[in-house]
Amino acid sequence: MADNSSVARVPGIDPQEMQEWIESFDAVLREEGQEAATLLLDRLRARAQLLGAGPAFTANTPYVNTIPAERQGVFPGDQEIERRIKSLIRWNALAMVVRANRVDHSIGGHISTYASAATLFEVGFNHFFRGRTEEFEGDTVYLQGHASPGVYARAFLEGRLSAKKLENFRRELRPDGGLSSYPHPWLMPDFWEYPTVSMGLSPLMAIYQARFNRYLEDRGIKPKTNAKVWAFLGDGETDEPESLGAITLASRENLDNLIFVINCNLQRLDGPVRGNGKIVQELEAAFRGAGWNVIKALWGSDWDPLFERDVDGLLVKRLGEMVDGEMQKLVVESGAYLRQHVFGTDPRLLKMVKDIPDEALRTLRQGGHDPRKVYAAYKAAVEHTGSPTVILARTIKGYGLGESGEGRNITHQQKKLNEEELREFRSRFGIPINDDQLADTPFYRPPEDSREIQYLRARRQELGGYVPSRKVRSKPLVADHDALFREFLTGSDGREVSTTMAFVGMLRQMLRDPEIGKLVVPIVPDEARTFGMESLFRQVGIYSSRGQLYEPVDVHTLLYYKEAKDGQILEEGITEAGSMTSFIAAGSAYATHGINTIPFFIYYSMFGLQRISDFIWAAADMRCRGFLLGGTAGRTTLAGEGLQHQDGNSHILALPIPTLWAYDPAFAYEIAVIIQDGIRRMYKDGENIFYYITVMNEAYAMPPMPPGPEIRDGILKGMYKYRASQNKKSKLRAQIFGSGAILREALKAQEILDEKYGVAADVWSVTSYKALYNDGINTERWNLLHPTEKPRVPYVSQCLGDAPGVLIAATDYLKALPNLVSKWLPRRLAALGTDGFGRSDGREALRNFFEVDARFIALATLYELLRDGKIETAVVEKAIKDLEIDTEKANPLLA
Ligand SMILES: Cc1ncc(C[n+]2csc(CCOP(=O)(O)OP(=O)(O)O)c2C)c(N)n1
Ligand SMILES: [Mg+2]
Repeated sequence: MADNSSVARVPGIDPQEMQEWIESFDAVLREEGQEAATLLLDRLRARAQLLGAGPAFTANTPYVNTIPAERQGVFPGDQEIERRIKSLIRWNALAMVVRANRVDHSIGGHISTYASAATLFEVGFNHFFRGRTEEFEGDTVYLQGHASPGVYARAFLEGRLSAKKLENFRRELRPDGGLSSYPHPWLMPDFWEYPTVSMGLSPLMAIYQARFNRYLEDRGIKPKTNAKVWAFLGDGETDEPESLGAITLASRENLDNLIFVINCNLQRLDGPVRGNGKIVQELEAAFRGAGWNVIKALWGSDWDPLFERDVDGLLVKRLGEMVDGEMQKLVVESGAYLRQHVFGTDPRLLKMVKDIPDEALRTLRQGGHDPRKVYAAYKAAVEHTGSPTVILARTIKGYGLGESGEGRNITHQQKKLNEEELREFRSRFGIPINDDQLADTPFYRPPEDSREIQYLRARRQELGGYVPSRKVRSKPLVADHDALFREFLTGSDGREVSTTMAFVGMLRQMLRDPEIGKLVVPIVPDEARTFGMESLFRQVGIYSSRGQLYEPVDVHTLLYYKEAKDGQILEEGITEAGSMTSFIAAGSAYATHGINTIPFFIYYSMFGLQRISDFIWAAADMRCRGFLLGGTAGRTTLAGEGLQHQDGNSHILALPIPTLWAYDPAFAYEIAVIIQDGIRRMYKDGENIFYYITVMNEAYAMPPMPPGPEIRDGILKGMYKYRASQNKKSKLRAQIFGSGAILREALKAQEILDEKYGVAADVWSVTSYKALYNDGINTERWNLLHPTEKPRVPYVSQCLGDAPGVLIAATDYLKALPNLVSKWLPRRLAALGTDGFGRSDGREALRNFFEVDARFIALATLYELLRDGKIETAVVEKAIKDLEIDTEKANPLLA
């Protein structure tokens, strides 16, 4: 029963009356239950609204735990033994970083993040995260990347990682191997599944992963399960726009298989996340507004009696008004300071804590460090239905580091502890290590038959095995798919089509195939019509978890906008980042789900590698497979769109991603060869590669594939001679390299050169400078390391061999692209390309502006012949006139 004297005065309301209201409400709650109490409040709110006294909008709840003590249920674990295990992990995680740093000061590592996240992780590992078994697909867990020392330390106790490995944390190049700094499936393919350390990637990946799991279920590709996707994020990490960028998708799609846990230690790297505000409240409002189930776990069990005494909400109010900067200060200050600053603002608050000694006040725990509060939050999250859940857990950065880092602004980068500090940490967590051993900071693993190890193993066994662990479970495809692609090898019979249309034709065929049809996942960010893919809407439908609740406006047309629960297309709306994370989910399903889904993500090429390259990098790290299609590609081939849209960059941007094969094909048969071979390499042979193929919207007749086995091989390796000169007599010779749509300019130049200048030029289709370049550097490297053996010859050099004449390359991308291979050519190369900002105009004008059309290719050829002394200056001078080249035109690089 409330103590009347302590009821806060609300101006204009008689305290007696206030008390009666509170007592009435308490009675309803007590006697009718929580649901009734909530309904009552709803009714009152509606009534107030009707009478014009609607409550002020707030998306926030008070600064207290969402789950009150009396509803938190029992903690099913052995709290004492779990605390012991957690302490050992804390120690080993710290020792790993301290030791790595001792060997080499430049090595680094993070202690304080795991120190704050330990309870959040451990409750998950002991009670929630389910491993992948034959019977159950398992949960998907994205762990805060720079908390990896804690994950390794646990795996050490589990017996999965040796002490030697721990010793080599961040020293992967040791002879006996090491541990990667952060979660990298590329580097530890049996262990890590999801790269999370580039802040903001994992929340977006997690959302789309959860959605992709539903997609596979709705399409009947995998059984429905209650598997969860967990994502552990930092509070600072939520500043990345990607972190919150798709949270409405998660609620719109009712992704109750998704749980975010945000480790709210109130700090980021440099200092407080919101010194002058409250990050928990800010996030609560954002997530609630987006329709998520928000669970705040802010205060530990020791606070429960205080809140019980806080009938009139004075303490709740006080905690709600302190900004995070003040909250952080409380962590580093004494109990007396806390008494004065938190409770000293009101005598009634002081009275509440008068029996609590300073030291006990100082060590009052945060919710995120109390396993009971964390367990209750997780349990509520996994049981919640209808929407995703976010848990906002208050923790302390550097928890347990005491003076050497707890709550300090420097804590993020704290990696050295002196003996005294180690001793304190050791004692605080009860680690059985003697003082004289501290200087060595040894790892500690209790004996196999100890209660700790037995308990930890039993828990993981119960939950289906170790997490994280990565296993490729898919079976290779068997068919060769020749028939699927055959029709594209014979040309278009004079019909003008673009490479985009050709690709869409192939996609349509693949979707009909008995083996791969179901596995193909077309992904578009609101650009299907741009690419002429609308026929697929009807053929396979657009995925919608709700089916189609309305009659589409175009229902009477053949190609209407068909949404369906088993729709196959992922129409993502205008989000290349979101689409890319769908690609990642589909491209890694061979490991996550044991299903060979084959994503084809087609987008405006300028908004791919340029905009979302970090996700593409992460896809490579994750060993993703699939196809990225850069549509409307080519700086001068995409007419009309101008500077922001015209892509002359992406093939350069594709260079750094090691497992990405990048192609700039000109003809339908080239694409057919590349895709068919890609499916073989990735899904039959199991190579961990993926593809980037640019496709254009310029329509022209597609020629048949020239005969000869070397053509297919050349397309895949990066170049082949497409059309040799018919002029066998001329002494003036040239080799011209064209790619993509610019190949046709090279062919036109071939004719001009032959007819007007008597130059015999051979034209090559260069499908991939990246492939040529990689082959070149690999060959060079081999030669360097094997000087006594017969040197190998790069493929591009083999192609050119003794091909006569000057060398000219023309591309719709930067000149740097052809220049990549110039050193392996027999003579110097003249490169034409599209460096500079695009313009909105037609193709002809653009190719003149960027100096990559047939005229400029002809001019460059003649000029090179002049340099070689094969023709006179006058010929070039005349050519400039005949070809109508403005020598004083603007320089496209800077214009
Ligand atoms: C995209 C990106 N930018 C910067 C960093 C460097 N970085 C690593 S951890 C960190 C601070 C993280 O703070 P928070 O998310 O609050 O996590 P905490 O360590 O506090 O749990 C920063 C800036 C990064 N990893 N990724
Ligand atoms: Mg933080």
